[in-house]
Amino acid sequence: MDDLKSKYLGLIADAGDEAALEDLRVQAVGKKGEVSLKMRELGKMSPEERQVMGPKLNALKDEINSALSAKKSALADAALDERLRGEWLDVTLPGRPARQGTIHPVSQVTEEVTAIFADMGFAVAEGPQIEDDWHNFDALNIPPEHPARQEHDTFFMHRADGDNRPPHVLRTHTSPVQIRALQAQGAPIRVIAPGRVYRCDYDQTHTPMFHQVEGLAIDRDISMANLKWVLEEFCRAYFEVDKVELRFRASHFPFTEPSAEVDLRCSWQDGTLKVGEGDDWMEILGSGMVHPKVLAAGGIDPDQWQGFAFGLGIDRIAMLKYGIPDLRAFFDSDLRWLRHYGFASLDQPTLRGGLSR
Ligand code: 2NM
Repeated sequence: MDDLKSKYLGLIADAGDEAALEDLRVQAVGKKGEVSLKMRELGKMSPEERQVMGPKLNALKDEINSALSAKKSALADAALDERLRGEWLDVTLPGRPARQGTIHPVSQVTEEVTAIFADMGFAVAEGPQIEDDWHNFDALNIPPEHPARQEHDTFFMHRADGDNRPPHVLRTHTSPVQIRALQAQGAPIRVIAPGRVYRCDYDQTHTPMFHQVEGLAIDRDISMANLKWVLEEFCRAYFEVDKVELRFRASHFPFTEPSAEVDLRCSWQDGTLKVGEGDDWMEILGSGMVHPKVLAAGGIDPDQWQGFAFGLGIDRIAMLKYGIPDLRAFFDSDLRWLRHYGFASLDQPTLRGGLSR
């Protein structure tokens, strides 16, 4: 019995891996193992002998089993240590430049537009992307029967069953942000509202989510002349040219009166855009004098205050300036596209340092 004990405890201590350990278990205490065979011999012994040998064999079996399981967990610990050594990672190493992200053209252009309008005294206003129908429509003089309110353009949120209040909507423009800014701040005011807007429309030139920036300037004596200067100044700075020419075409929006669509003189040569010269006109924004009803909805007395507002599509002016052909690629998250059209993350656009080096 002592020989068996020292033999197996020695072999277990020297076992190199779990498979060797399992072989030893079978050899010693498996069904036909050495210790088990000895236990079978108990049947042939006299009761006196059995009384001595039985407990000793059981103790031997227990001892071998616990040596096996102690060795097993020691081997598992060693294997884990070995693996951790192999997978060791120095988290203090610098990042790899090739993997660095880029600034999306939409973010870049939003920053450029913000820098230009900030220089003219406009603050940035933000608001919720899920709006109530009052802020998105009523306050902007868009009555319930207006086509822009029908199902085909607007994404409606669900109300709980039995709740008959009008549903919230995904904002279809950033104008509700201007209403909120008017309510919160009153007049005079100069703000721009850049951000995501949503319309149920998807084709070559429309995505269901796109980006707008709208501007609002209210004071006692603001006129269309101020609007024209601000927009010219904006186009000069944004397209980085000395001379721009704008054309105002009479139009109609519910929230402005009068309203004008604004075209920019340009030329297209070999697929590249030149701003400020040539015989083409390109529509780039909508604008007008804020409707008295909209001022009143914002809590402003229309007999005391007046001003202009405008709206333009960020995605579209990004495509124009940076020669991006396909709108839908903006929202594909294609890393090759992002590396090609993206901007260096540490180059902040400023008017002094250059908008778009
Ligand atoms: C446009 C065109 C014309 C506009 C109006 C307002 C508000 F809220 F002040 F009334 N914000 N933006 C506006 C006016 C937007 O987008 C084509």
